[in-house]
Amino acid sequence: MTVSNLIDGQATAAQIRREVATDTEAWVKAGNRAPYLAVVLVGEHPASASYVRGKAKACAEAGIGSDTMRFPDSISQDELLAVVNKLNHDPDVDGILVQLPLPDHIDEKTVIHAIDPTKDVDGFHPVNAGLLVIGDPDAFVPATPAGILELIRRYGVETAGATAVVLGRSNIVGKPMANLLVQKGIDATVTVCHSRTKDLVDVCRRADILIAAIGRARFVTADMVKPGAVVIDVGINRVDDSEAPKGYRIVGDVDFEAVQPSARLVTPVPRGVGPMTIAMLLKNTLRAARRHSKATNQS
Ligand code: L34
Repeated sequence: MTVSNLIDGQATAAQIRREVATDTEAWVKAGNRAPYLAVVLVGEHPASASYVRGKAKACAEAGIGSDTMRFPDSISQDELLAVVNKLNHDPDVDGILVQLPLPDHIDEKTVIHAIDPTKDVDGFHPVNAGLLVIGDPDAFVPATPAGILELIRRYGVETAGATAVVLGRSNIVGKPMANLLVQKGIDATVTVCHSRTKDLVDVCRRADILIAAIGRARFVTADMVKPGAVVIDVGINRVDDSEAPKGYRIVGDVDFEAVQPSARLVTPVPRGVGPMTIAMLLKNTLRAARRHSKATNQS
């Protein structure tokens, strides 16, 4: 057996996807219709197209219905809002996901706010963001931070009392990650770092759990990591590589080769956090279906 300090996000995601498939099968056998996710993709962003394909395939394999609605870059904000509104009112739709980023002429905030919070399986709507902060179990938790927490748990990492440092304060990763880690029952002591943080190296070096989500290739170097720390790399950065078949390579926010030897556990990029984002989306979609069925039966 090879001993490794690698966190295998791909394998863990596959395991979760099998679990969701089993739960979905039981749900349908009990007489419910299959969960259904509507995915909205605007424009030709190559990475977005690839992530959305991954989501559709994962849904199909788990027994979750899904449809990807594709629109040209030229769609107006009002047209997109009309699409969202229609999905909000469609009783056969459990989850709605509008893949980001959107073209510049569309205000992402306006579109996210238009999604019915009970169908917001991305957890980006302010109602869900607020529920997460309060610690309400009804919150849809954004898939990337939820996936990171799942990796941390399944690899037996102690969070209670641990010093966690989150690099990056985005609404879709950094902030929800910090809010999750500080929840009762998880009980980490959390610091969020950003471009104005003083003594960044020293702050990072105190972390038992270091989560890098800043979107800068190989930003986290060996001197920023305490020996024995758990390092989670959320970054997906394209760097030019004339030897790679596509002319570029994907690297994370962590200088993996430099950090890996002294870390207790570390996620690779690719096959680390990325696949977990897709697996947790399926979990959220099944949850949305259960909630809708309950709401319908009560009314
Ligand atoms: N609305 N927009 C919305 N929801 C999301 O949850 C996302 N995100 C992020 C971008 N925009 C979004 C994703 O789906 C990032 N993201 C995502 C999903 C899947 C993967 C990466 C990011 C993934 O599967 N990554 C693989 C392959 C990486 C590659 O080769 O490009 C990995 O192994 O990391």
